[in-house]
Amino acid sequence: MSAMRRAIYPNRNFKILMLGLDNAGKTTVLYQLLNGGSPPTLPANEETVQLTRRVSFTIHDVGFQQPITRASLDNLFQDNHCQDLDGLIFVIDSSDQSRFEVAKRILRRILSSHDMTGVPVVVFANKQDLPQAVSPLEVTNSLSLSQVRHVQGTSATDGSGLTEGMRQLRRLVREFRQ
Ligand code: G3D
Ligand code: MG
Repeated sequence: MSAMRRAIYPNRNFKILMLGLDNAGKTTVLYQLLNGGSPPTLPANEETVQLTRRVSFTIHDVGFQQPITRASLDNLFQDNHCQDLDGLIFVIDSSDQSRFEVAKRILRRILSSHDMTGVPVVVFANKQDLPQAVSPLEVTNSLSLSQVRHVQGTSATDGSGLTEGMRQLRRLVREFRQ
């Protein structure tokens, strides 16, 4: 963060939200980022953690059990941790093409929420280590959403791609907030 930004936002805490269908790999990503893979003691489903001193990270399953509705999204975004977001990570299980369509529909709905205007979105095309995984390029093509600024191939179980994905997100957040 530049000196000027620090002057404007002395203790600015950046808020990143990570969403995806259940089983996409969100918890595994979080554990890698926090702890190099070992599970910290956190409650299961919805979590907000301090990733670094300045970055808080909220993770949430979408489309689990019941289909996501405008109301349930509004609820999510009214949560203090999801207001005034700096960035969104959407995690996709690249090995499960049968759920791409529903993931796309949910992501599109999230992006059309007014709270999301301009917020940078990075997709993690996760589970790249599995033989049946489709490539990040194919994930990009099947999502075809212009607000998605970067699609990063990842394997959360061994951590590959996560550093690069977070670097890209940081770059986009910096651009967005300047
Ligand atoms: P979620 O939090 O999005 O619901 P999880 O997803 O992080 O709980 O992961 C769901 C399952 O996928 C877990 O397997 C986890 O180990 C596995 N997984 C996550 N990321 C990867 C990946 O990159 N590659 C592979 N091969 N598996 C991954 P279990 O068996 O524990 O349910
Ligand atoms: Mg989880």
